[in-house]
Amino acid sequence: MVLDRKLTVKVVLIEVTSDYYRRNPLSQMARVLEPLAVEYIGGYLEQFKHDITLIHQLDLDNESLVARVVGMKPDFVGISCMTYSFPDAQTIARAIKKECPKATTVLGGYHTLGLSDCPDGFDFVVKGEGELPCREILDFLAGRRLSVSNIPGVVYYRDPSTEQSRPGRDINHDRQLPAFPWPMRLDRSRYFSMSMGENYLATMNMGENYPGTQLACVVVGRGCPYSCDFCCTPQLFHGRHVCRSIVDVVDEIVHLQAHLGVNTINIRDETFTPQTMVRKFCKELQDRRVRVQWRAFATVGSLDQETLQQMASAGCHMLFYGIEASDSETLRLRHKSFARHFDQIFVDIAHAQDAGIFVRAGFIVGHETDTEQAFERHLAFLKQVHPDELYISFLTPFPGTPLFDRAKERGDIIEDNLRHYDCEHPVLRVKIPPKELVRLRTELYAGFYGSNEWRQHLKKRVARNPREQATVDRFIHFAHEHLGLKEPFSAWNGS
Ligand code: B12
Ligand code: SF4
Repeated sequence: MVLDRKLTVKVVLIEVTSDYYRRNPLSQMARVLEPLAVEYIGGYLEQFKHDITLIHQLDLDNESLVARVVGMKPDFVGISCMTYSFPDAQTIARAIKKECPKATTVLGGYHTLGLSDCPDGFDFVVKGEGELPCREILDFLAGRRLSVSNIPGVVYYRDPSTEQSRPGRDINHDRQLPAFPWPMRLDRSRYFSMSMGENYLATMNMGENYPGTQLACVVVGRGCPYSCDFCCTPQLFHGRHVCRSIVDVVDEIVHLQAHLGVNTINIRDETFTPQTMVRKFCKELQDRRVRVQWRAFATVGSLDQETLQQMASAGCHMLFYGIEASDSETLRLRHKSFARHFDQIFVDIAHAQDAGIFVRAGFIVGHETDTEQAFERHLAFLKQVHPDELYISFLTPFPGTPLFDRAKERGDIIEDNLRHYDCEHPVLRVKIPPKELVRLRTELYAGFYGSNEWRQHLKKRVARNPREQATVDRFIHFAHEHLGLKEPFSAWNGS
């Protein structure tokens, strides 16, 4: 780190996605969402008159990305990544450092949970919310702060005099942002979703001039009150869950509608809870007559029927429920909050669908309890629940989670290549060998999306609301191409 004190610092914030979007048709085809982490940090830093540029890597390869950043001659480069994209984040940081040795490089995001020092290529590692630590690092670079050794959230830093990695300070949860700033917004045109509930407006016949789905992501709160053993959020936020002012959230939505033509909001909270806040949000939208379609993440057992109906009336078109397993024993292993109320899965999803909300369910395979026979139970269970959409991931022990610590201790981590920590590859030793697990997951997708139960469910949906036909057709086409739906699309089309 070379100090070159400046009042206005040239800041580049990058969301590294490695080649994930290019090599993963499921993600690429399903949805590309804006990188809120860097947009939020950018939005906060902008008020201090720094010169900010945001880059979402997506289809840029590492070399082109580095060339672009180097051309900007940055003073500060903040890089956000997940575990799967950390190797690329590091390659990018090293290359930027080589070309611009004076630039300060900062790493943030969920992979920082698993680090024990400042990785080569980086000067700072920030754990948790990035706004305040970034501001303080910039204050240091601008000469307004004398030391970096005491910034809460800067967990590691490179000592400017020795270039050695030094431990800093962990997050201080008493230190909160007074209000969440609104994020800087990247160009909307690259962001879209294939999901039925998210592209509902785009596929409805709204007349020739209708612009289609214009997506924007919004955060209502940060953190999560639950503590699932595979999830990074409770580790990062220590079970804390902080909500924004609902009036401010709705002000932001109105602003997005008026200035960016947004008509679809993706609420990016880890789980949209508590119910009282959700109701307040719906009421605010309704009282102000804000007509917008939105979706959110939900936890089984957290929203009752009346609330789900109110949500639907206030524009909620889709909920993502992480149902994760087909038996309560496995849910208990995962520390899921509804493990003791397994039947609630059926109840909540039926209530949401009855209210007209599309349900996308997340299911995990590769649990310690999984056997080949268990997959028959998984399929029967999923057909019975019949979510509108299903996403199946492999149980992944992310560094810094209780699942990772346990697996590491038992010697059950079978994959060192961090690029495979994308929930699309088995990386944990379980009773089923990895290749078998991949085959069984593919068969589970095909079994669900090819099932009569799913088909009948969607037919009933469309019979009840014919305006849903186009979005359902579009998704079936996608499922046929990518999710192993064997029957020809024509057999479904128009049915
Ligand atoms: C919404 C979401 C998505 C969305 C959008 C992702 C995106 N590109 O932004 C979708 C559905 C596309 C998605 C996909 C995936 N996701 Co995801 N996702 C989330 C979720 C629910 C919320 C993230 C979010 O937007 N939060 C709002 C922003 C504002 O907060 P934030 O990201 O935490 O950022 C703050 C801090 O972390 C910090 N920070 C972050 N970056 C930086 C950088 C710097 C320099 C600094 C200083 C600070 C900093 O400051 C920010 C502002 O305060 C999280 C968390 C969760 N509980 O599940 C998982 C999560 C991030 N996803 C995860 C994973 C694994 C994935 C997938 C790989 C899995 C899959 N196959 O679906 C893909 C990867 C796709 C991709 N390339 O982006 C993991 C990552 C774990 C890890 N260690 O890698 C998480 C943590 C969930 C988990 N299992 O614990 N995801
Ligand atoms: S409910 Fe979701 S966000 Fe909360 S701990 Fe569990 S998996 Fe993570």
